[in-house]
Amino acid sequence: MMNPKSVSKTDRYIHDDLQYGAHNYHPLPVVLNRGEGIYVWDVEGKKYVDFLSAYSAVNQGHSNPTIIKALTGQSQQLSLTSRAFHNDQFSQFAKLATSYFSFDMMLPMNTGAEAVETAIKLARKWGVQKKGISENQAEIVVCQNNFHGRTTTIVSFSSDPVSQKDFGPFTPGFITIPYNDPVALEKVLQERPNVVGFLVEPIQGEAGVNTPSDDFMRKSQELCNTYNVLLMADEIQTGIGRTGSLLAVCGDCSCESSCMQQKDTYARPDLLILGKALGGGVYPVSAVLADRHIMEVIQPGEHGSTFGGNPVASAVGMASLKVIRDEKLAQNARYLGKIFRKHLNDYKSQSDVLVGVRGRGLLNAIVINDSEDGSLAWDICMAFKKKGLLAKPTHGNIIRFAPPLVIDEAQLLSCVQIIIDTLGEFEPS
Ligand code: IF1
Repeated sequence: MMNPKSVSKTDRYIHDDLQYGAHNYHPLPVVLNRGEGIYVWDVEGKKYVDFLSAYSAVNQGHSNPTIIKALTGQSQQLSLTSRAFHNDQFSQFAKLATSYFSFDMMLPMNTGAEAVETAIKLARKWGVQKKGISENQAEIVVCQNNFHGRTTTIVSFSSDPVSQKDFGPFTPGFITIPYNDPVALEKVLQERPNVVGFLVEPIQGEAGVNTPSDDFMRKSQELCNTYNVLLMADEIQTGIGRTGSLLAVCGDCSCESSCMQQKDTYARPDLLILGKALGGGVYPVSAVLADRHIMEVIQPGEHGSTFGGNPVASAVGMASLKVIRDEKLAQNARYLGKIFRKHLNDYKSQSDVLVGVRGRGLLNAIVINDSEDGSLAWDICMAFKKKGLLAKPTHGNIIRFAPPLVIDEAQLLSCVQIIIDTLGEFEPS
């Protein structure tokens, strides 16, 4: 038993979390109870800059006023109808999102994993109905070190043993190739006529912000076109401004409208999978976007969700997209990302601890000079926390940096200073 007088509030909350909550995460020992913009506060009143943004779900900043207004306003008006009836918000959300991303139609869900599942079902049905393959024969190509969610089908094609172990039996029909390898993609498409889709992250988040060659997505699109296979882009983490353009598949194109200009680094997926920041960090909102000739393969009764496209989700989704455009957050991410990586690369050239800097826009990671099962990155994150910056290691020696996109240049530079000062404390003397 803990003596309630001798322990901090933080310790008591963590004690109850460990006692009553399932242990499916290993959080940093901080208990938060308030957020605003780029900042969060813990229960002791200490203020931090949030350099994780709930894994890129809080691109628009904590409690963004425009998004909160949509959330509270709509929840007082009408919160849930199911799709058994029309509501006046979903239609407007679908209209806005399809013009925003230049697709014909949108299918709404709630979580990222559900949107990925939706894309898988769409691709399989499209394969049977439009490509003419036999039932139960559809194959989907995926990449090594992918992360697409936690459902049983999605973990079936994970290459991370921790995500997969003991959760079988697994769903068949997935073929794994190396990431960033168009030659391997072409080979598998040549050899396997039952492939219906290529499911890919334009930058692999969980794999440690693994950024491919600039033309990888474009080449993937060309191969998918050649072999009549759907390019399925999982932009759940990379999309909606995070990587310095509206979508990571927009590549070098910095306009705010998914403009479809065919620049060298641009690709247009057949299925665009969105989540996280589509809900502005306040509500689970996910979706798959596609053109009519693909989306029409799913007919009434064949797929759905009680909460997908509900009025609150739709109002929040519209506000979340408007904020990205009105506050020019993709441009901000592009501009500040370059400054961030430049400062860290300068530091790296004289550091023994920092051995890698990578990323695009404000989705970045640093590699710490330690083994994957080492504890140095964890200790560094604990030191960041002491100095008022929250970040979390991934894969042992990689630290991900993804602040809310509302961060300004002065704030970013002061965070760079915290990061460099902290790393300095870990340099061998
Ligand atoms: C966890 C990572 C981030 C995603 C991509 C689908 C989903 C995710 C590209 C599923 C989710 C999350 C989930 C969270 C940790 C996190 C994560 F480290 F695992 F990879 F962001 F970097 N596609 N990513 O990144 O979306 O169903 O969760 O809404 O599971 O621990 P979801």
